[in-house]
Formats: sequence, C-alpha cells, structure tokens
Amino acid sequence: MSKQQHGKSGVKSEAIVVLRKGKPQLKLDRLETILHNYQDHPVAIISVFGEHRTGKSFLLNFLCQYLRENQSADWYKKNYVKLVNTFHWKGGVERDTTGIYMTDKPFMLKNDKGQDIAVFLMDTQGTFQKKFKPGECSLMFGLSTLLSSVHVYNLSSGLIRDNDFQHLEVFTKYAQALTERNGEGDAHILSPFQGLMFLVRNWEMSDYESGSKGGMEYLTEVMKTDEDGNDSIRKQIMKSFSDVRCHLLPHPGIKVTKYKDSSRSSIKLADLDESFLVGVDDLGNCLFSKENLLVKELNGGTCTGKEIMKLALEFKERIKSSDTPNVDTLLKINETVGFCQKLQDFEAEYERNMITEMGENYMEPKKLVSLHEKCQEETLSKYAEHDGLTEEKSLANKNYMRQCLSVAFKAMQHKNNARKENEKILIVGKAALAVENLYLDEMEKVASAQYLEDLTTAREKAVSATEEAFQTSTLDCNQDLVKKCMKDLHNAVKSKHREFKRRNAERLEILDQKLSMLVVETTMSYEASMEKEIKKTKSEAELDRAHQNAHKASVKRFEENDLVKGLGLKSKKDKVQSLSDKITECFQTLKKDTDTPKSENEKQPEQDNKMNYVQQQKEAQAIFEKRKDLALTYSTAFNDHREKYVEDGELYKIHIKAKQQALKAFSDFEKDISSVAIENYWENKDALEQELEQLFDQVKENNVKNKKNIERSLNPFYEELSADYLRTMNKASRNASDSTLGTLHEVLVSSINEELNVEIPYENIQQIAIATCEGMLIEKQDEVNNGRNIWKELMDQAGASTVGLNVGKTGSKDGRDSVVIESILANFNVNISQLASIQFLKSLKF
Ligand SMILES: Nc1nc2c(ncn2[C@@H]2O[C@H](COP(=O)(O)OP(=O)(O)O)[C@@H](O)[C@H]2O)c(=O)[nH]1
Ligand SMILES: [Mg+2]
Repeated sequence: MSKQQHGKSGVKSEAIVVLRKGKPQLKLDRLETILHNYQDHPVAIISVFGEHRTGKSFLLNFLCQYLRENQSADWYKKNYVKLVNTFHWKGGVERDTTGIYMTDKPFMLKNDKGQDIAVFLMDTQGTFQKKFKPGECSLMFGLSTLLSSVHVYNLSSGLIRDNDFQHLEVFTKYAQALTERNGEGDAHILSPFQGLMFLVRNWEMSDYESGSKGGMEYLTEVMKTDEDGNDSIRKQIMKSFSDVRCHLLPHPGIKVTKYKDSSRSSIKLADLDESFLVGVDDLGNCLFSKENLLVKELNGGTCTGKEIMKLALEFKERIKSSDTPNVDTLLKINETVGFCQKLQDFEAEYERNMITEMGENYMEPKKLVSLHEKCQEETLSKYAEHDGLTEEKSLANKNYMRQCLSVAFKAMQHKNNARKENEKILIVGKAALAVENLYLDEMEKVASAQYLEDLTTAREKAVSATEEAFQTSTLDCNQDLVKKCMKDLHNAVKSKHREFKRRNAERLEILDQKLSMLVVETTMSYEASMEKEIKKTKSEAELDRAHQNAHKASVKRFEENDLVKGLGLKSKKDKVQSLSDKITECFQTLKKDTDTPKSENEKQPEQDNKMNYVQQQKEAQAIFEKRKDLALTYSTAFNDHREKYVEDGELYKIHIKAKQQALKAFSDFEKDISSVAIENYWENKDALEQELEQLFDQVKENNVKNKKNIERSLNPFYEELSADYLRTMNKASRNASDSTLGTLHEVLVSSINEELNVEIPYENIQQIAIATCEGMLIEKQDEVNNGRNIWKELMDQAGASTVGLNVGKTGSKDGRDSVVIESILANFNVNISQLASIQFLKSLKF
C-alpha cells in the first residue's frame, strides 16, 4: 500500500457526471485524467448509490478515513482525529451531491492474489422519483452499474423494504435478457454484474446483530418472503450479481447529524457513536480486505483502467440521444468492451504462442505460414469456447479476430525477416572475413612476392581455399542463406583479386625497371670486353668469333641472374631478345669504329653519352622509387577509412589534400634531377598523377563497400520497425478515431525520423533511411486501415461507437508539437525507445 496515494495531501473527489440544465453530462476527459496512470492496472470501483439525503457522502468519507489509516485495527479509536472531507456532504433536506463523484486518486490495495489493485470510491446521486419505462434506468444509475465492481445500495429506512427491490427491477430485466439470449441452464454464462451490497443504515432492530454477519442472516430471511410478487425479482437479482451481500450499520449518533455542512464543520471521531464506528470498520473489512476486495471484471476477465475508460466511452456514445439507458444498451456495452478485451487477450496469447514456437532463429517462410495457421486455429477455437454470443455475432467477431491475427502475423513475418537480415549480415561478414584472411595469402603462396605472369592457377587455388574456409565457418548458419550469400563471397573475391592484380602490375613495373638496368649493365660489360678484343685482334673473322663468344657469355650471365630466372618463359625470351639486340647493335658500332677509327675528339662525346646513359638509368630508378613512395604516403591518408564509411564530399577533400601534398613533394624533387633524366621525370610526374587517381578509385570502391555494409545493417531495423508499427497501429485502430489514428501515424513517423537523425551520423544515409521508413509506413498504414474498416463494420452492426479516444483534442494536428506527441504516445501506451526496432537501431555502431 503506498502512503502517498492517501497521505495528508489527500484524495479529492471529482465530478465525472454533472447536471447541466437538469440534464446529466458525462465528463469523459475528467475520467480519463483520473484513470490515466492506471491504464494497465486492475481496478476496483466501489460505488455507493441511493436516494439523496441518506448519508452516502458522509459514509464515503468514513471509508476514505479507514483506507487512509491503512485499515489499521484502531483507526476509529483515535478520538481526536478529524474526519476527512473527500466527499462533500450537507445537513438538512436540500439535495447536495448531484451527479457522480469519484476519488481523483485510487487507494492502492492488495487482493488475495497479491496483485496491486487501484481502488476508487464513487458517490452516485440517483433518484427513483422519476418514472422510467420498464428496463430503463437513470443515466447515473446505469453508468455506476456499468463501471463499479461493488454497488453499495444505501437504504436509510433502517430495513429492506419491498419497494427497494422494485428499484432494482432494471437488473432483473438484465438477467432475463441474458437468459433469453443464451438459453437457461447455460452453465458458463457469468452474471453480468459483480457485487451488490444492501447497506441498511440506521439499523436498530435487535433480531439481527449489526454488521455483515447479521446482515447476511437478515438478507436470507428477506429473500425468503414472498409478498407482492417480488419473489421473481429477488431471484433475478441473485442471478444478475455474482456476489450479493448485506450489511447492517447503526445510526451515527445525534451529535453529528446536527452538523450542517462538511466544509464548515469538522467532525471528530469522538463525536460518533462507537457502534457506528465499529460498524464502519466491519464494513471496511467487508469491502477492502484481501479476501473480500472485488476487482472489476468483464466476462470473466480483469478490468484495467483502460477498459473502464472504454466502458464509459461506449456508454456515452450509445446514450447520446437520451439520458435513460436501457438494459439492452448496457448489455451491449458490456459485450462490445468485453469482446475488445478478449480480442486483446487472445491476440496476446497468439503472439506468445508464435514467439515460443518460432524460437530464436530465422524460420523458413512456408514453415512460418503453417505455424501461423495452427496458432490461429487454436486461438479461434479457444475464443469460440469463451464467447456466449449468438452464432451470427460470434461468427462476425471471429472474422474480425481472424483479421487481427493476420495483422499480428504480418508483424511476425517482419520479425522473422529481421532475423533473416541479421543472419545474412552474419554470413556476409563471415564471407568477408574468409576473403580478407585468406585470399591474398593464398595468392602469395604461389607468387612469393614475385611478379606472376599467369594468375589462373593461383586464382583457382585461392578461390577454393577461401570457399572452403567460408563454408566451414558457416556450418551452423541457415544453409539456404549461405548459398544465397555465395555471390557476396565471390564479389569480395573479385575485389581482392583486383587488389592482387594491382600489386602484381606494380611488381612488373619494378621488375622492368631493374631488368632495363641489367640489360644496360650487361651490354656495357660486353662492350668493355670487346674493346679489349679489338685491341688484340685484327681479323674480321676473329672479331666475329670474339663477339659470338662474348655475346653468348653475356646472355648466359643475364639468364643466370636471379631477376631473369624468375621470369615467365615469354617475358624471359623478350628480355633476352632485347639484350641480344642491344649487343648486336653495340657490335655493329664497334666494327664501324674499327673500320674508320675516330679521333680522340670524336671519342670524347661518345664516352660522355655512355656516362649520361648510365646516369639517366640511375636517376630513372630514383625517380621511380620516389614516385612509389609518394603514392604509398598518399594511401596512408585514407587509413582511418578502410573499414569506416565516410561521406563522399569528405572523402574527396582528403583525396585533394593528399594528392596536392604528393605532387608538391614530387615537384620539390625536380631540382635534384639532371637534364639527362628530366624527360623521365616528367613522364613519372604524369604517371604519379594517374596513379593517385587510380588509388582514389580504389578508395572510393572501398567506401562504397563500407556504405553498403551500413545500409545492409539497417535492413533488420526496417523489418523490426514494420513489425512494431503494425502491432502498435493495429491495437490503436480499435481505440482511436480516424483523425487520431492519422495523428498517431504522423507522430510515429516523426518520432522515428528524430531517432534516425540522432542515431545515423551520415546525412545521406540518414535521408535515405528516413525516406525508406516514410514510404514503408505509409504502405503499412493502408494495411492497418483495411483492418480498421472491418472493425468499423463490426462495431456498426453491434450498434457500438468507433470514435475511440479523442486524443487529438490538444489542437495541433501536424504531430510535431512535442506536447501532442507525448500525450498521444502516452495515450496509446507507446514508448518509442522501448520499441524493438529502436533498440536495435541504438545497438548499431556506425
Ligand atoms: N440518520 C442518519 N443521518 C445520517 C447518517 N449519515 C449521515 N447522516 C446525515 O444525513 C445528512 C445528509 O448526508 P449526505 O452524506 O450529504 O447525504 P447524501 O445526499 O446521501 O450524500 C447529513 O446531515 C448527515 O449528517 C446516518 O447514518 N443516519
Ligand atoms: Mg451526497
């Protein structure tokens, strides 16, 4: 029991029905405010009704006092305590309470099941003076009957008179209508109402002891008497209420009945006769003790604040045209709201069964469909067992229920799809890992850091090793999905293979450079050895032989060089050929020189040329190395973004900056270059620029891959969101007006957008996600509306309202006003951050 509910700050009473120009008006907004925090709480409403001036309000204050003192045994012995003034009362004969008042806060009590029950007290000012047609009752009487779990019938004449039964005739009609509908003897038909207590005030007869024990004895006796044909009424009353009690309460004592007004005079407990106080204590125990507390029920199910609200709402809709509800109306209200409640319970049960059977993993769609069919049938037949309606009505309800379950199923399908998307992400991740860990290694096993002329065999080996590793790592995944993700593996392989090809091309370039140097060196050493020969030999034949020997030896040495050894057949042949050509050319020049010997002056430039050539080759090597070095430095600028997506504009900025740095460094290098190598330098500068662009292409490709990963990671979110949306909207579609439902849709969309704005750090992806969600939810809205139309038809047939909670009353319709958003979400019990989809979104690491 929580103290603050009924601490000194006090519980007040609020009018929920007022009389305006003599006409009773139901103030739904007040009731809504009172029940707001107890939407999902089991509720008990104890209503005291009867003629005015019979001490109802007066008594209710004692019950409040009793509850405020936490039902303690000695509450009434505290003489000095002043009585609370929760319900206003007034002495004299003038009528005070008009309409229905109820406590604005509940007393939180436990029942015998240990549940926390929100207990409200209600003060109903009925009048029995007016003549109603048979089966009709006053609005206030009807409403308090509908809402309360215990109806306390306050009788001030000191006994139960036959006339008092007459006033309850309306209930007997109720019971009759029920038995006629369902056939007498139908065991499972529950009494439409719960508790009825005859509270006999001013009890002074000595035949029965005051309190509840004497009361029950007295009631039994009264029920036996058979006068004025009231016998059948008595019987019917017992049928209409599941729990009929009686309590005999003595007079409070003359001291208090003299008081004029509860707000002006403060009553002390000492002012009351003890017998009265003892009686109230006994009454309190009868109403509020764990064993006796009656929770409001509807067709056997517990009522929460939400259902109370629905009952009141239906009531208001149905009695719009008159202020005298008849029995049939009350019955229909109970039926409609009872059906809604059952619908929810059965829907929840269906969902629970589905979730249990679905387990944790993705399920094949066909299997899921048959599971749904099974669970749906179970639920529908269980429903059929419970409803006590006519066949026609039951069929219509069942049809609607089927529609609800099909929407619930759609939500399940989305949930299942979310699991599928998650599993796919897992599998694609494993594919990427296999490729990342294995592919290049496998290629290198063949290449061993050398240029590879033919990649075919290496590629085949690497692909099959990668595939195998992937398959081993996905053994416990869904194999259909593994198969479907094979193409993702191959795409990853393709991209890795392109990386290897680039690596290989680079090796070729370096190798070519080295080989050119080797050709030059070999030719030069050939030339040196031939020059020696020329000095020794004179004859042409001898010279030719010397050339052939030197040529052979050079080629042999060339071929034996490690660089050449590693070459493939074709490029080896090409390189040997180019060496051979160079040597032959050199021999021709040497021969020409021996035929017409050159002067020393002529020899010098030739010597210089040779030197220049060597110089040029050396510088070319250095330029090449510089270029490679700068390209590598350029690549490191993107180190942070190898795994992490960056928006295109940002990426471009990094590229421009790194490129400028590289080109500047290369320009600075120009001053060290001699004129012989300058042409080579320029060629390399162009090549560098091209190379940087190519590297950037690779970076972009990788960035696209990272972006795709993010987009893929959002797929489960979209599915979860569809599921959340369908469930939320479908439930609301039964409690909201068209415009409120529209507003709820907008509120959901804008709240989701806000979450996406916060959670996704990339504007372009964020915009795509927002557009995707909006489009998707509009589609789903159509599905919800289809269901709502069927619901409307069903309710029309039942003559019930489909107006629902009018939460849009705050005015703004665009759903952007944060107050409106909050109030709407609260009204439909939606907690955005608790939605599975939003929790998933928050778990993503971008
Ligand atoms: N005789 C008698 N008078 C009572 C009793 N309880 C309250 N009264 C007096 O009845 C008058 C009307 O009480 P009130 O609670 O306003 O009656 P209501 O119109 O039924 O709510 C007040 O003057 C009370 O003092 C009772 O048990 N017996
Ligand atoms: Mg009153």
